[in-house]
Amino acid sequence: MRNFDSRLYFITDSTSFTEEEFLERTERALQGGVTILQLREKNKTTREYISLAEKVHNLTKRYNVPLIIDDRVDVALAIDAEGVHVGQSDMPVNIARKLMGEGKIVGATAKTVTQALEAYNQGADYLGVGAIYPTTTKVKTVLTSTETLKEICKTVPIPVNAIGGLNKDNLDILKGIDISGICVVSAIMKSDNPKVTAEELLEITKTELKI
Ligand code: TZP
Ligand code: MG
Repeated sequence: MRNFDSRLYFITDSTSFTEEEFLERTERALQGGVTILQLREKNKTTREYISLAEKVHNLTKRYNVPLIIDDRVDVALAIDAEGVHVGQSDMPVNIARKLMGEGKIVGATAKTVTQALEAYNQGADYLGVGAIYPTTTKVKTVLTSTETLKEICKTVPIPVNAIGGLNKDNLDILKGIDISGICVVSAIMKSDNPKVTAEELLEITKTELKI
């Protein structure tokens, strides 16, 4: 399954929620129309990661939304997820591709044109580029300018998503840049109403960003 819609790419963060609350919020986001979903866990044991991934996969399948697993090719393969996402310190894209196979989605993080080209040449299906704004979700990240984002979009022929501190009130900065979508964590995860927020964000990508 390498055909996917990355307009509203929701990355989860279960920190500070009970599993029940987390799954409930995740389902609300799916109801609101997120088009692709990444499970991102930094503090779970492998067994816990697999267990949660299975539960989230049961949800995403019901909504026909591809599930991407952050960092962990083994977890992605274990639960037959639709894909994996690797960052600059994770497994190189070409190795992730080899292990995942041609039928799965492999995404990568890129903060520079050089990194973008390398990921593309190694077989990445899409890129996450940022952080566009400072973020409270990921402490160890640097900012990527919209100039660099624009340059990356022009350089690689695969979908490019903007990420980092994005919410419904600050997407203007992305207007006119040839991105395929936005990635958000806290805008949806910490929203009072994840379903409505997802609906609003999707609407903005259509009406204002013309994606
Ligand atoms: N990579 C760059 S910024 C970021 C990641 C995973 C986190 C984005 O989270 P938020 O809450 O949407 O700023
Ligand atoms: Mg990573």
